[in-house]
Amino acid sequence: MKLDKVLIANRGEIALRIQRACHQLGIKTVAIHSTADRDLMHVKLADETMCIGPAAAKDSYLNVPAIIAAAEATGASGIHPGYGFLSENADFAEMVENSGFVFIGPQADTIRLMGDKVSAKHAMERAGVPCVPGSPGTLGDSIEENQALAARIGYPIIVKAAGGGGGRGMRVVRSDKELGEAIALTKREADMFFNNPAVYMEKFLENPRHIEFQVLSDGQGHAVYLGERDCSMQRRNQKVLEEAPAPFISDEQRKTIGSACAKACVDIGYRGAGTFEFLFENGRFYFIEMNTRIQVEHPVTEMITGVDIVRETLNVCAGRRLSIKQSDIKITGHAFECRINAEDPRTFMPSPGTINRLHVPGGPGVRWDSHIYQGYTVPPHYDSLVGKLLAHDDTRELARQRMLQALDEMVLEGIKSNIPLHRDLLLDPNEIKGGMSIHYLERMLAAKEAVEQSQQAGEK
Ligand code: MV4
Repeated sequence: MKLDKVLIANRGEIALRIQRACHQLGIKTVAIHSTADRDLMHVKLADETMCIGPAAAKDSYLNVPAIIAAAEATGASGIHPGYGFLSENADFAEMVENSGFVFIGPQADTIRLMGDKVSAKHAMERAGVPCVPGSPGTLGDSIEENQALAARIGYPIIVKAAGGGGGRGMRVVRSDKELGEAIALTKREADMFFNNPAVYMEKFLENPRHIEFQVLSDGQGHAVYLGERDCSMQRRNQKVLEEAPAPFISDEQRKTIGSACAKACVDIGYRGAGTFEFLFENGRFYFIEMNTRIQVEHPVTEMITGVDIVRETLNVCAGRRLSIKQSDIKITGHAFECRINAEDPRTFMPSPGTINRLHVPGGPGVRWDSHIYQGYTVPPHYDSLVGKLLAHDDTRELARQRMLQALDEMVLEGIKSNIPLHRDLLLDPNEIKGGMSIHYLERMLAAKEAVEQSQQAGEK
């Protein structure tokens, strides 16, 4: 079908990223926005714009009838959901397609299959993707049966909501005597948060890394993997610094896991860009979840592969075959991404406000994906990401040094930002080595806090 006008159902840097890809393909864009977002960069540059509601996301970027009405009124042929908001909402994808528009992403049934973490794991097991050992399905009410399951898996175990993901609705259990209560509590939370009380059980991995594989698939029997990213540097389930490739992963492991992910995409008829999330511990990969959307950190993969993931996604969702084969994909060098947030670098409190001075770094191997400009006011209603700074070079060490230089060149005034945190992190001896676990950053911050506390005590 002809994709000649795309409505971008998102805001901020990703809306601008999607718009750039559309314009490069000769696709017209419709920027929908809230009343708080009239001054967004992509709104200024869009072919058409429409205000669809007040600042609160539930009344604008999550307002399904308003978005469908805007697509109808502007004659859009497709809707791109970006990340967050409605991007992994199967009912929205279904409504979009039933209204005659192309959903730039997988079919609603695929989103539903992957949105249920138990059915997602089943699909991956069938395709030969290695998974975390766990219960064969959702948990019943029999304490004896659940204890028998836990005994088979071996403590510690983690109870997770089948409808969850991204960190909410999970509970670690270390002995039989806590198990019944933990399952009951997690079920109640799962029902509240996700409208689905189903929970399942997995072996709890104490110190894993978070490594994810990027795939592209056309839903017509062709899929490729674009290598992996290490996203272990996180705080409270918010990624802070990402890199590709993941340190200390062999070419052979990359090929084994990547091929299994690409095969899984073919098996389920996956369409668009997707990410397979793994925990990596003691040299082994364990699948936990699949994300059925474009991700914030996709540019580190673009930098090491040269593939424009957003453009390829638009092409396959317009019904074209994937333009690249696995043998076309070569990984070159190393890339880091710093998520630049409008927040206090110590307390992590959001810091919205007007940017009164801005200078962005440049030079070879430096990329800045952002919607902000001098004079722009960061609104308080949405997440605090104001830009993504990327550095690419031949080796990890050169890329790290290039990133430090870029952070030094950056001038961002009027709001607080986490640039000082990135500088500290990239100078940390363990980060320099690479390959730290998902708990490292939180432990590093706690240790820094403790030093500052004791210094303050000494001064008194
Ligand atoms: C786990 C785990 C350890 N063992 N599953 C948290 C977010 C959700 N996507 C999955 N999560 C985890 N699942 C097992 N079997 C540890 C986490 C986890 C985590 C995972 C990835 C990135 C950051 C994390 C922070 C805390 C816990």
